[in-house]
Amino acid sequence: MADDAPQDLRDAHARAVKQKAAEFGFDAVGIADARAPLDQDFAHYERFVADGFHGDMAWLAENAETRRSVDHAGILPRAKSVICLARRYKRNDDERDPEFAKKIARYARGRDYHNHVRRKLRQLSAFVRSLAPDTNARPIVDDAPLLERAWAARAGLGFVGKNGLLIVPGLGSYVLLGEIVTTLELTADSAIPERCGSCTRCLDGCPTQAFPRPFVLDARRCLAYLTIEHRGDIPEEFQPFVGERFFGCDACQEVCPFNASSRPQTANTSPFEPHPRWASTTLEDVEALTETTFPAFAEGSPLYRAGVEGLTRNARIARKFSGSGGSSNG
Ligand code: B12
Repeated sequence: MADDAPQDLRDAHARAVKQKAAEFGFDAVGIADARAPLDQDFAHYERFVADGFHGDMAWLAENAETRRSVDHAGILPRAKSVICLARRYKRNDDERDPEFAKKIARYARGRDYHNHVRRKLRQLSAFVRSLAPDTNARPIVDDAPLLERAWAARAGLGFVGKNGLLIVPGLGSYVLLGEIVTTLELTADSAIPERCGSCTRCLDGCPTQAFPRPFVLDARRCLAYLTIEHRGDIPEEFQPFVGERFFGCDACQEVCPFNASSRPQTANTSPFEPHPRWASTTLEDVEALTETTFPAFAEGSPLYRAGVEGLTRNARIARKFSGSGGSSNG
């Protein structure tokens, strides 16, 4: 497609993409101009890495430059638009979840979102390609060096809150993000102002004080990092808090007023319903997992990410400290 498509065509394509996104079950969609690189957000990212806040997630520091923009071989040459999508995962009846599931962060209680969000992104990408000849479109969900929250904020999908999470007005922060980077020119949306105001509930509510300053997370202190990404022992000072949060952590979301006031669940959130197995799973069962039994136990679940060593470590610590680390994820 030729450069600088007429405005009415860009508008029509943007409208069509948004309508299809809703039909495919996305709860929010926004469009960002892909041609301008990220400046301030990239600087925040560089500082995050320079401060060592990424801990031992070495991959987060690799190919740093790739994250500045999307119009290159690392993402998609000739990219013109980034379609940013959000999928809500908070279920209204989650207080009835089994006790074991409540020790798991909400996003991870059901099926691995990478699979079902990617499936929807692929369908939407096919639609985007069908809109104009020679259009390329690349679906992305956590599988490319892209600052997803920064692009979502530019696309006006929401704003980055003091807890670092993308907060979508009306939906809150319990949303997962996905993108389609495309060579198609689409009318871009405007960013919206940050709305946290003087509220500091997330910063104050973090059990391990993982926020050195608003908007910035020191992952090395974050229970999500320690229980999912970190390999090896969990430092003793953080272990009591793993008791009630065996995999991931929602503490900085639980206290956020934007989640308390988010609108009633309308979307089909069935992929996020707890795995039936969690109804009868205990921490003892997890501690007893072996290399042989782990794959069948964690297959298709986000829990797979922690590996058998991570899960058995978490279960051991959670059993030791259950009841002493504050409220659960539920
Ligand atoms: C690495 C990673 C983690 C790490 C590190 C988190 C972090 N804060 O960087 C760990 C394991 C700790 C983690 C935890 C969680 N994660 Co995570 N994670 C990622 C991943 C793969 C990369 C994030 C990254 O690049 N970090 C580097 C930092 C510097 O970039 P950033 O977080 O995007 O920060 C931007 C803004 O905060 C802003 N910014 C930074 N400083 C400042 C300062 C000011 C003043 C301002 C205005 C802005 C600003 O600029 C930054 C650059 O864009 C993304 C997917 C992706 N590719 O983006 C998912 C992602 C961010 N994670 C996600 C989720 C759901 C979680 C958890 C809620 C899971 C859980 N319940 O346990 C927690 C939340 C913890 C938290 N409060 O951030 C979702 C977030 C959805 C949302 N609504 O925002 C994402 C987008 C995955 C997805 N596809 O949906 N995660």
